[in-house]
Amino acid sequence: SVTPLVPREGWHVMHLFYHLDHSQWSMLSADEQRAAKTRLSTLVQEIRSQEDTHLLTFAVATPKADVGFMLLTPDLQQANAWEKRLTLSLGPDVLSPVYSYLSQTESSEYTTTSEQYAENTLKGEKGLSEGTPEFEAAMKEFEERMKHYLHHRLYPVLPDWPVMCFYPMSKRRMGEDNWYSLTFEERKKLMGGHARTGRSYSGRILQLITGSTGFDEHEWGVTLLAKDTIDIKAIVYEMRFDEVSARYAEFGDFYIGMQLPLDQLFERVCL
Ligand code: 76R
Repeated sequence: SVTPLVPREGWHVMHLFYHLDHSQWSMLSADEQRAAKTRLSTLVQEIRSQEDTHLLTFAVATPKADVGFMLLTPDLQQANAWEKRLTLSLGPDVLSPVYSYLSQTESSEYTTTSEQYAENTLKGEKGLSEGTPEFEAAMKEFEERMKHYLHHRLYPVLPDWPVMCFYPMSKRRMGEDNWYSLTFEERKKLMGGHARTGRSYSGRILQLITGSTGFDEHEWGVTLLAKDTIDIKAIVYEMRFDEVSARYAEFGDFYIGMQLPLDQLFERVCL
């Protein structure tokens, strides 16, 4: 068997979008169609039963695509094998790939550190002194929250919220607006404004930023889950005003999917 390709930390992530060819599908007999749907359902179950592996299934809102999958798993060899089988599962040429994106979960270099939180928020904003019970309790709470957050970024478990928005993005490298020639302090300060906007959507938007430098056309994949489509529109709009996005962000195509269980997904795409 093949040696697994597992990163030192984090998981591989594939976003896969397909068109469904109804003329190919209609060439299958009723028995073949039933067998094809069973093949895909069994494969989805097999993938979901693996440790540290998640597979989300979507109906895509417009003819940009018909169905979408988001696969999160450590081993790229395994992810690649599953991707090929997913593509073929309904029969040759029934699903044709229209867009895909490869990335990895990652922690961010701009994450708020305990020292920053202690200095800026607790001593600065809240006026607490080090060593007092309030200060120690607030630090403990911060460290718990961050441990959870950092773990989530590398090893996410995504909720079954109905709306999924995916788009790739990069930071601009053009003339005066070159993100990569800013100092770390400048970038960190700009990212601080971004995080404040982001945190105001807590409970309404679940965001997963996955890195794709060297893997795909852009530098990150942005996956947003929501319960209400208006929150997707609102956060993406509001972030356009943050300097990091206003000045430095470049975006690829946007996909809106609806998370559906497989039987409802079959019905949705008229299989
Ligand atoms: O608090 C912290 O320390 C983490 C804060 C944080 C980081 C480091 C954060 C918070 N993000 C970070 C990194 Mn984000 N994010 C996006 C987009 O459309 C656009 O304009 C941008 C697309 C959205 C919608 C979003 C949402 N973020 C990043 C990075 C990596 C930068 C790098 O490493 O160089 C990108 C590309 C990016 C883009 N961000 C949040 C959100 C939300 C909702 C949050 C709050 C999360 C929470 O606290 O629950």
